[in-house]
Parts: sequence; C-alpha cells; structure tokens
Amino acid sequence: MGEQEVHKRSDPATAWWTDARFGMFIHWGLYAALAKGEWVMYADKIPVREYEKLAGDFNPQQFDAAAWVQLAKDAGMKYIVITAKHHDGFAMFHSKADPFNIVDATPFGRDPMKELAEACREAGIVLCFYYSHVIDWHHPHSLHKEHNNTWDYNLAEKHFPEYWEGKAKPQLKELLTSYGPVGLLWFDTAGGLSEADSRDIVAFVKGLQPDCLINSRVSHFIGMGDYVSKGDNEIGMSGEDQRPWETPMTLNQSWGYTTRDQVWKTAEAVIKKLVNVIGKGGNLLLNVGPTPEGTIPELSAERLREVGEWIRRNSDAIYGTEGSPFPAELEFGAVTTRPGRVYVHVHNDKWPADGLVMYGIRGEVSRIYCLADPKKKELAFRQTVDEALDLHVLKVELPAEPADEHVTVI
Ligand code: FHN
Repeated sequence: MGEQEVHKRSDPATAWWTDARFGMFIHWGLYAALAKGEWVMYADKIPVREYEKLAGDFNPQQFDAAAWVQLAKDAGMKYIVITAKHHDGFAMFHSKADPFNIVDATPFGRDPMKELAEACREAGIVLCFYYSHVIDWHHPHSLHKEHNNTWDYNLAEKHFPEYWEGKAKPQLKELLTSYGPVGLLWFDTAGGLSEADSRDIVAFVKGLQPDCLINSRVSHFIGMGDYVSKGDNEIGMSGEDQRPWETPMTLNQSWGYTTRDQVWKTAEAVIKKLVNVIGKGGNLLLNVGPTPEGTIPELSAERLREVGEWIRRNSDAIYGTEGSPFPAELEFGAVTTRPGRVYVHVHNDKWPADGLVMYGIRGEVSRIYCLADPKKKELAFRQTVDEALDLHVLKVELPAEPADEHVTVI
C-alpha cells in the first residue's frame, strides 16, 4: 500500500468537504427502540439473542427521508453522515452479508439508506456513511459471557480477518456499490486494529470509490485517513493539524435516541461552537438521534432550524472560509477569513482593551486595528447583527490592493 496521502486544507480532493464546514451526524438504529442511547446493549449487558428480538417490532413508519434532508438543508448543513451499522451489528441497509438488517429482520422491510440516497441526490446534500468496522456485538465472538458479565467487544485481536472477510468487507462493498457516490466513510473505534489491516481497508474503499473520503478513526495509527476526526465534542486548537479536521458534536449528552434527562445545547451555543471550530480551521458534524418511529426529535429540529436561520444571514462568513490567521486563542469569539475579507465574530465583551491587530494575512491584508467594544461604536463596515442571539459578525471589506496603512475595523 502506498503512503497515505496527507491532504492540506487547500487540497481539491477534500475541497467539497472543507468548504461545506457543517454536516449532520445521524445515530439511528435498533437501539432507538430502547430510548437509552446507542450503547444500551453493552451498558445493560443484553445478550445477543435478547437484543435480536427488538428487530421483530422495529417499524419506523414515520421515517421520511425527504423531511430529514430538508431539515439538514434548513440547518445549513451540507452533508449527512448516518450510522449504516453501529457497534450493535445491526445494518440499517439491505445486506446480503448478514440477515440482521432492517430489510430482512424487521416488519419495516424498507431500506432507509436507499431512500436517503435518493433524497440527498434530489436536494444536493452529500450522503456519507458511518460504519463500526471493529466493534460488532452481534458477531458470534462477542457473545455476552453470562458467567462473568464481561464483554470482549473488540474483534480486532483475535477475529478480524474472519470478521473482515465475512461481514465488514462485503457490507462496505454493498454501501459503496449500491447507493451511488458516497462522500465519505466515517469509521469509528479502531482500537486494536493493525496498521496493515487499516491500510487494507483504506485501499479497499478507495478501490471502489476513489473520491470517497475516509476519516482518521479508520485506524488508531496517526496519519491514516483523509482528515482528522477529533475526539467527541473536542474542538481542535488553531494550527494543531496540518490536515483538515472535524469535531463530532452532540446536541445533548447522547448520540442515539434517549428519553433520559439531558442538557440540550441552545442554538446560540451551537453557533458559537460552529464559529469557533471554523475559526480554528475545522468542520462541525452535529448529531441528531432519531426516534424508533423514524422522526427527528422536535427539540433537535427546533435547534437546527434556529442555527440555520443565523447561518443564512451570515453564510459568507461560514461556507468556504478559512480559519483565523491568529495562532492565539481569541477570547472575544472567533475570526474566519476568505481572500480579501475578514469576519470578526464577537461573542462576548472580552474585547482586547488595546484593540485587535491583525498582521499580514496571507498577503492580502496589512494590518487591522479593531477598536475596543465594537458594539457601541458607529460601524464603519457593514455588520450583520443578530439581535435575537446578540451575536455580531463584522464584515470587513478590505481594499483590493494590499493596504499599506492600517485598515481600521471598528
Ligand atoms: O462508541 C462510539 C459512540 O457510540 C458514538 O458513535 C461516537 C461518535 O463519535 N463514537 C464512539 C465513541 O467515540
């Protein structure tokens, strides 16, 4: 296997993804039926034969792929990453490799991935799949050991070649040959997998769809994949990665559907996270956990629509932008840029007393003094103010020629 190519931010291969900036993560599977999150089988030590019985009643008749895709659009999200198979081993697509799937094992009998692929094509949203390629609690080896209530849930050490040939490889082939172009494959929890096996998986995916991006969690070896998946809810530091990176984030504390009390992020908190991630050069992948009936929880939908409203008013400060040229953490908020423009996102009053000086941003800008407390000064530049959320974006139109003197941004 050749060396894994390292993509810089400007690499055309990842351009659609870095320009997109914002995606929808969807954790939907048989586990939704128990409303306790996607780890319920492990947490409650449910024996495989017990868990399988859930399929007999799984019938999400309210599933509406077009409505889910429309919500992603309304939220300003440009790609969708959905759990085609999570750790429980249940395939949310029609799979000849394992009858433990939504078409063959449930009264629903439809293939939601097929319906989503169609809806995404119609709407111009990029469809991507999450695939748990090393943890599979339905695999015969992962049987719940009744006697000591422990799980040897990781197949990597002892059983990967047989699991790869018998299930993971044929299922990835089904996902990469039956649903049209796949924007990216989001692998997860690769602990224990050898570097050689990781490289074989990358080669297999690229052999079927060369343009399909792969995240770094395909392996626990550094440098694998086309971009870096940060830890859950982890925001990278400016300049930390040469490669494009993404923060997977929950709206509450769970990925899969849950009715347990959860603290939900407000739309304002999501917008600040989104802008902070972009300002540091990353993408945000924000999660929803649909119900067993096939709907996206109303509170999630409400938050996403509110975020989408703000993004629509400030889209040029979000899509296709680069992060802040400042290595330092910006206490007042964030800065996003595009050639010839700087967007200063002001989230609080921690404005530097002596103003903010921006030096030589990639040659287009000389210096910018941002005077203290922009909220009170008459703005010399067009500003988008969202009174409701009290979030300010100062759009600075810079002179076409590099400014020799200071450009003062109020
Ligand atoms: O174990 C999974 C978890 O269920 C969820 O899918 C997250 C999403 O990033 N990934 C793993 C934990 O990091």
